[in-house]
Amino acid sequence: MRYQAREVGVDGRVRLVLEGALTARDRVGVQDFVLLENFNSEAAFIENLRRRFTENLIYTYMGSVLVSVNPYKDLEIYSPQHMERYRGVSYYEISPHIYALSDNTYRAMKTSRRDQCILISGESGAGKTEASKKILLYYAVSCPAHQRMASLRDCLLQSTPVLEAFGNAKTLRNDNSSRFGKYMDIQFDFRGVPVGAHILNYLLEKSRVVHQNHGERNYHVFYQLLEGGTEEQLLHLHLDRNPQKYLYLVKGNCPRVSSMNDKNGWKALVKALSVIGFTEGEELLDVIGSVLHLGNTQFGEEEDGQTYVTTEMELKTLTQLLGVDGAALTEALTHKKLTANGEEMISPLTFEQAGAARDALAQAVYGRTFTWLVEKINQSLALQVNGSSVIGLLDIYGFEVFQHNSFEQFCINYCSEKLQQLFIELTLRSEQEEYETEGVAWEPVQYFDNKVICDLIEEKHKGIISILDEECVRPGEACDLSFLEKLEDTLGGHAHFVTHKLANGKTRRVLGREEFRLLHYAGEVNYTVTGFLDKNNDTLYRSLKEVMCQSTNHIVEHCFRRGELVDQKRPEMAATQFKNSLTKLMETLMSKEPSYVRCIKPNDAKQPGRFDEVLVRHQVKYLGLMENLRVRRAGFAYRRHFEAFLQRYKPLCPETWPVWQGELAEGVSTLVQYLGYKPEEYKMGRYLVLMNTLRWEGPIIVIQAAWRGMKARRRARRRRDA
Ligand code: AD9
Ligand code: MG
Repeated sequence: MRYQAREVGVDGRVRLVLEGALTARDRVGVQDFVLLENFNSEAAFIENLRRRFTENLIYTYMGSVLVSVNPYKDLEIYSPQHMERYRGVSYYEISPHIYALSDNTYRAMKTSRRDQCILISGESGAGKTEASKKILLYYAVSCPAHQRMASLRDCLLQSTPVLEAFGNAKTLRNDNSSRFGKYMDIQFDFRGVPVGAHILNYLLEKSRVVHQNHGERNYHVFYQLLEGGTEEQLLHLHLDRNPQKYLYLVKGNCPRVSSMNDKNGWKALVKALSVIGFTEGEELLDVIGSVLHLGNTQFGEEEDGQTYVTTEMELKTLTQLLGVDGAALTEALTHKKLTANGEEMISPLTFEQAGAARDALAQAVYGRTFTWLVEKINQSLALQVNGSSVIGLLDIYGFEVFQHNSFEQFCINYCSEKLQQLFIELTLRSEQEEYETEGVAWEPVQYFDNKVICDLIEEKHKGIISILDEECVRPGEACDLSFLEKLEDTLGGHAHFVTHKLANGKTRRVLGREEFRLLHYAGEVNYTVTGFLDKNNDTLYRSLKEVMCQSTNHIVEHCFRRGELVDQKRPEMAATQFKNSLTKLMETLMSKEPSYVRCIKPNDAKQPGRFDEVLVRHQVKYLGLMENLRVRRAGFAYRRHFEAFLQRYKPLCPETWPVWQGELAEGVSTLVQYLGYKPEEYKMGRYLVLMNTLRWEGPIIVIQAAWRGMKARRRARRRRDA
């Protein structure tokens, strides 16, 4: 087959010349994996990625999927001029780019009037958040603006620094790791003008507020405030600039991160809050400060076992900042209320229980404030005129493995499984099933279906989440270890579940007695069950809630509603809530036309220029990229119903224009033959016409170019006539 290997770089220069110019192609690889001659070879695939990475060509297509490798350095390819270059240009006419994908999705939404979504996936640190920011920037800057809504654009862009300050933190995998999931719908009117947006947030990792592993940090906002806040602000909050003074900031022993400038981060946050129109700035500061003071609130134990607060000054500041009664807060931090036989009883907390209650309060205050922030941002982005279609943007935490993995990693990696499942469903399974439905001859491509792992986690009654929930409500002796035992009893022998117990009664040395291992699609992870029950229960003593409900700080008051105290029904537990929100998310995404960005992390050292082949190969494998390529290579990726296809393209052929009288399928055949399609380039199904988009100048490009040419001619004619 003859491929044209010319590639116009984002700088406008031609980088690849014609076929035969093998030296050029050898150097920078091919810009679309479907053009790889040895498309079955994983080694050729990785070599292509490596060559392009070395040349700073971080993007490569695989049909309509964009594969992106994190360069770990700033590249000069995201300027407004670059945006301009990609606007309205066909996918294959210019070097692959995140802007090309953004533009293509936008045009698909405008022409088909179908809602779109862009799914960004990849492991922690692979570049998902950076990709989502570039896409948002593209829409905010390059879409036509609504005169009445100039501020929408600014609010869209400024939502990022706010959410990152409060929802991102340094982990061992990523200095700016998203510790929450984000799905954003951008709404457009019928002309393609952005008219509103809405963000959904998913499970924030609250435990980070009170504890960080070695080498990790708490949320950025704490360090930003200490570094960038004014003297007056810090004086008012009774805070010292030194993060080492705050127990919630010292656990990871990592107050500074070389790649982060906390002072600038604070400036950006303050600016963003003012653009978005926050009027509760001072109260927000009080909440952030109160969390740090809570962390420094310590307890002592009397001889009779009574617990008391030893840090009176901290407590005084804390009550001021939270706007609550000091005596009531002290009481609620050291006692709990119990109701037995309709009577209320007060029972003292032990030293450990008081510490846990304090930490639970800090997590609740921070977590609920985060949700409140998202609500506030949503108010600033709310639809002001009628929207017509939507582009959804998903940037969620990536698969992660640490030395110690807990409930949080379990949720994050479960989410990653669900996304992979969606990708498989949409690109491998349904695409292949369609050939069967349409009666088109097809040699199926085999792939690993991770549904088995999703079921293991989420199946009713038998899945890990169900078992965890059951254990959380079991009266009596339920604890993290009894949960593990139940898992062993129910799931022992499952191909993707392992504990230290072997079937023959012996033990497996590599796993501890409080661990279980899941064989995820992306690799093995050992989870320590310690804390699973508490984190899933996610409860806060009623007496603490009562105190918070009376706060004079509007944010705190908004976050702790009185209704919560009277509601007798037990709220869903954390993992089930997460599972249900993910199920809803999957439904939302399934109802839209998807585009994909598959992000790859080139090395674990977060360094530019390093391409670790073993690491990349592992990702290529588990992301299912080779299988995806095989389906693409062999397949007919462009599909349209006869009617829609004929309706759109009939002006191109005199025999079908203006009205086609015969059968729809016959009309489509006439049209494609008139356009010079070869029989191997398209297939007629039962209801669909399927086209091969494999070749550089594939049929779809021809037809789209012809369509654009015709529209341009019509426009010129109208201008002449006028
Ligand atoms: V996590 O699942 O939230 O932990 P992400 O979101 O996949 O992860 P992120 O986008 O935060 O990773 O990228 C990690 C870091 O890589 C960034 O902070 C940048 O320093 C770097 N990066 C990623 N993509 C690019 C890029 N296109 N250009 C330059 C990049 N640097
Ligand atoms: Mg991220």
